[in-house]
Amino acid sequence: MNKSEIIETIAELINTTPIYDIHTHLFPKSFPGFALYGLDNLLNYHYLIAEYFRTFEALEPEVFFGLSKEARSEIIWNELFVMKTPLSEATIGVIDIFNTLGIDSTGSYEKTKESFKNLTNRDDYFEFIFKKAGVSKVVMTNDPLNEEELSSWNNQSNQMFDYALRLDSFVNFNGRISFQDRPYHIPQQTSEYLIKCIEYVQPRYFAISLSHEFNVATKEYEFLDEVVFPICKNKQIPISLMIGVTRQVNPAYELAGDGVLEKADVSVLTHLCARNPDVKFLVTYLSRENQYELTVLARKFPNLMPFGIWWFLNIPELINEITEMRMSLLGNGFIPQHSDARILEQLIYKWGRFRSIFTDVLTKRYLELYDKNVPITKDRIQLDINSFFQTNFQNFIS
Ligand code: FIX
Ligand code: ZN
Repeated sequence: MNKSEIIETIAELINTTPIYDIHTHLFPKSFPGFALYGLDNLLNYHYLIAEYFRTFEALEPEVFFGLSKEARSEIIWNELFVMKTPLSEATIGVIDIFNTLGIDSTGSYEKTKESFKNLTNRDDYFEFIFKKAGVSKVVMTNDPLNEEELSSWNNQSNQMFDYALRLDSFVNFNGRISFQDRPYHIPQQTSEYLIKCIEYVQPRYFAISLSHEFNVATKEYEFLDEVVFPICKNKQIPISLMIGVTRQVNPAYELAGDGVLEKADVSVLTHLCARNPDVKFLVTYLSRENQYELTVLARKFPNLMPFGIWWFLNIPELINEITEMRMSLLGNGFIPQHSDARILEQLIYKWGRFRSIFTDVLTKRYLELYDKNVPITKDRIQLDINSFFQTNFQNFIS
């Protein structure tokens, strides 16, 4: 292919190759109370709430959170989209959603809400949004200790949602939980309970988020080493480590109160990968500085797969920086992104914005190869994009 064919083909294939989204907080409609979509949920996204609290007229958090979801949504709309210009990643993301769905973003809250409602009423709304976002399937974040969520678990495979067992709540848990009316006292029977969960919903992986202080002396390490890694080994199930978050930096902000205070010590990950060669680690860090060390470490351990550009890092400037660095050090051997979507329609902007940056990064790289007389074919480009969007994850965990 010549240069313009290469440029066209990359853009076309990136926009048409479906994505397997390996980490989200989304749920299907069969999880009532957990499946979030529509305007009021979009505008109550904790990223927007944190930005609202920075406006000079913002209500006190306890007053704001005491309002109805609709009242909070109207305030967010007026403060961040009408009174102010939507300049941030999270506000521009909402505009992207409106434009993709053909919703007028210049109107009042009431008018906007009306046009959104007509859309969300369609029976195939979830399929419609997945298609608009170019996403084939997402992985949920399932909490095996959340009784309310458990009541929606079912072992019928859903063609759009896979399970992942999130273990954060096990670290501090020592209560009792019934699972299908079989009471298991945690922690003595944690392993047995987790194995029952695996057999019931076939999760793609275990997951846990960890602070930057995570090390071998922490209770998180003890739980992972004693309970989780043995199950990972004999059940062949990977574990996703999301490292570097400090929960509730500002508790008054609720979900918007988490932050990143400093980089983590990557040596504990080195220790984990070396000590557990049979365990597969999917890892992402929250500190920008840790990205470089994670990428270099992935060159040392085949059981370590870097993934995603997490949370506050998920802004165009850093998506570009991190993706370029990973490609230079790992070729196509990494999982470039996850959406972390909490509300269904966010799949549209989280992936839309990533796809456009990824197109630039990949095009630059292929044109460089073209100049070096490396033959570029459409099949080869498709193979590479498939690996970034689907098969690196499937092959790594299989
Ligand atoms: O730990 C996590 O899964 C984080 O992604 C969430 O806690 C966080 O609220 C989020 O959604 C960030 O994008
Ligand atoms: Zn998340």
